[in-house]
Amino acid sequence: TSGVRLLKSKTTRKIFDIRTLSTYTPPENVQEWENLANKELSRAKKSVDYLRSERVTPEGIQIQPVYWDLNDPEPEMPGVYPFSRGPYASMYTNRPWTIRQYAGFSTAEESNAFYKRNLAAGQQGLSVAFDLPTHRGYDSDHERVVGDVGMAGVSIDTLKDMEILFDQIDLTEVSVSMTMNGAVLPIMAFYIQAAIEQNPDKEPAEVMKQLKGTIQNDILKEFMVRNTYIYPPTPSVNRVIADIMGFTSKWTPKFNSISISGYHMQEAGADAALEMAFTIADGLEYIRTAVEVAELDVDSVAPRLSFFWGIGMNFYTEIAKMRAARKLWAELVKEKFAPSNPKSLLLRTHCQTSGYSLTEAQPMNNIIRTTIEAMAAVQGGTQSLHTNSYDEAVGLPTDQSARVARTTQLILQEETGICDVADPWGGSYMMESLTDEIYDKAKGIIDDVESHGGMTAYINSGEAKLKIEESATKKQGRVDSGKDVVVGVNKYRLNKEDEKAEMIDVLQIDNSDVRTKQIARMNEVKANRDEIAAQEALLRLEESARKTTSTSNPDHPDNLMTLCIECARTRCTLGEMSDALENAWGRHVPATGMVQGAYTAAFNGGDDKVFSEYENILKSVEGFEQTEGRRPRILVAKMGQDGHDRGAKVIASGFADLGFDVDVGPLFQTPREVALQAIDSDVHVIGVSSQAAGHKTLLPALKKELEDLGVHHMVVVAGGVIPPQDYDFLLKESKSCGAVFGPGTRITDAANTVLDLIPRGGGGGEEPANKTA
Ligand code: MLC
Ligand code: 5AD
Repeated sequence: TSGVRLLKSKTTRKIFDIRTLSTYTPPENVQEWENLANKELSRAKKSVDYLRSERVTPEGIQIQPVYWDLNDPEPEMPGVYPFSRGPYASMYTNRPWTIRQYAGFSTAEESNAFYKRNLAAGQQGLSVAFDLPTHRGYDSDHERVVGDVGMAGVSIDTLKDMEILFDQIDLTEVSVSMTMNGAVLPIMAFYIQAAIEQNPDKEPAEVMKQLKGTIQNDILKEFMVRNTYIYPPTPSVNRVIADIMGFTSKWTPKFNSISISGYHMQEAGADAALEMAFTIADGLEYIRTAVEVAELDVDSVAPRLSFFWGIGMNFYTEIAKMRAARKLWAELVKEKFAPSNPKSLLLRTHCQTSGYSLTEAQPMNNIIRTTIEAMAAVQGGTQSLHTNSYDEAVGLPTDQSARVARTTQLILQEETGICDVADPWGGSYMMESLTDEIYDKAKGIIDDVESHGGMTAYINSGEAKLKIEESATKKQGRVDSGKDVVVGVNKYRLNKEDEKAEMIDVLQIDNSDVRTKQIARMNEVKANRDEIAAQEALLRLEESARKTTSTSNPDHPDNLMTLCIECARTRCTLGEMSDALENAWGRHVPATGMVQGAYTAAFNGGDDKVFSEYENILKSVEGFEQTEGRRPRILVAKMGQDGHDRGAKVIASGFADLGFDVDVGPLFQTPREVALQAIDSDVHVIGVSSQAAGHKTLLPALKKELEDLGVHHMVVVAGGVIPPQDYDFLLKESKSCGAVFGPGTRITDAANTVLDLIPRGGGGGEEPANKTA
């Protein structure tokens, strides 16, 4: 045999190292690791010795479950404080990460069928994507959600929908993650009540004890990015999150009460240090809420906080980020809250590969990008992983693209030997140094946030959102100026014909059909319920929401989670519960700000050709101003419940840097509201950003509103996640816009097209011909 062999001894186990031909007494950390690993492995009737003997390569080399520096008297080990090397001692040698694909679309029936197919094909845990009306607390019949029902996720209005979603899926067996933040109380209530009704022979308390999974419930990041909040920050944190933490700590002890998410910050443009720092700072804020507002013990809450990272294309950085984050979290929680349960210090995490890094052009290249990102996630030691589908940039996954994404993980787990070693990067000069550096950067940001009074205060100051937007605008500038390479987009581009040939099928959802079905089912549920019981439950919920004292104790009769379960039981709808809370707290209206100068900065010192294109646009804008008497003016608009505003913000900042007058509309507008604002501001162009599939309903609706208001000259352009299959519909059939900009469009190109489209001579001229970019 080769490698490290263990010799048994009574006191400490000595190790004979074949490489140095010497006997070696393992330091304490290593012994602690081995004890922990053996304990973890014992459930599977395995041991460290067994692993050492089992993993032999064809070359006859024994692969060790972990490696460390034999000359180090205190080597750091996985599963041992401060956990840079992993939260568990045995890591994937014992249990690989959970393959957990995020999915949901259309009706509960369709999503349920999709989940069952996926589980049968090797997926290990479920992860539910809800549609935007559900996120924002609206029932499917609400006037503000016409374009959104069933589009970006599954639509859930009532307990009945939740029961159908998990039909024939045993909720006491499968672990389920639910990405829900705004309407978190009704959704968690439907889930718990569905599980209880799935098990009529068991006591409710017994069923709840068995539920395992995760609710995202991370509202702080919604106020910075993602934007699916409903209520203002204070009740969202001090009432909703506090009561959920209290309730789950006692009644659903295996359920992770928050998935503290950096993913969306990275997607919105944050770099790795910013993502990690803000996320950890959010986590500290949640523990503070638990301890100070809800008066809960740190050890009843912290072990069930989990994390969620985005994993982009910077391979080494992402691994270093995950290693550094575990250490930073363990140290900060220890220092600030002095827990006694060691599990309170563990940073366990889910990861998702980056959607932003994927391209519409040559979509098969996305499989390669996703594989590399997935490798970073697992070499960084993730507990659970979603790999994106190659059609990400154009729409929701089809059965085929979902299979490729899932198979990517199965191949990593079962063909590569990647699972044989815990923290393979430990001890690498480069990786250890990078881990320290990103640790220091993030720590500096966290210290700054804490000195401002913690994350809630920092978010309220507007500073957090601006930092992320600035980072996003710089990134766009680096891509548009060619400094950051995206293969097939700003380098090695195919010609138009070849690009067309690579076009792929996308999942089409008929949202008016889904909406009709949802409304019919909801009305049926309402017609068959005990109306008095339902109204009483809603009233109690509203009364509790108006209270100024804490109801977070899990036994408090007015705990908001407890009251919502009663609402679910009496068949109240999601919209009714949300309204009851909104009556007490109101709806949050965010302020809109804009970054300046960050886009332009990226062009300085770059490629000459690119720089001169940029200068030409500045000149064209000046020329426009001279002939038209004012600068070209654009309203950047978001319609429907789609809160993904990275694209809108980056476009706004980029156009402003190029000399346009830019108005940024509020989120969540109806087509009529956008039309009125555009007329009011007398803009030349409306730029609609759409990331959530509502474009086929909302753009024609906008056109109709403009016409009804007597406006025929205004140019409308659209950008975002819009499949090329829909371009003809938007440009020709419905004539609802003059240009469509797909993902990967350079802002400079978009600006040129927009300038060409604006009719000259006072704005009242003829409609220009349609044009595709
Ligand atoms: C794990 N276990 C081990 C082990 N590894 N035991 C012994 N030895 C080992 N090596 C045990 C754990 O202790 C645990 O048991 C059990 O096995 C499961 O392991 P886990 O590590 O907890 O994995 P999992 O259940 O998958 O949980 C992972 C998680 C969780 C903690 C990160 O929060 C999670 O699943 N998150 C997913 C979040 C998600 O999917 N989000 C999607 C967002 S999409 P025990 O008994 O200790 O629990 C999104 C996009 C958008 O947000 O914007 O819409
Ligand atoms: N199904 C599958 N994946 C989804 N995503 C968002 N909604 C869904 C859905 N309904 C993924 C995409 C996106 C990220 C936020 O989550 O990858 O970029």
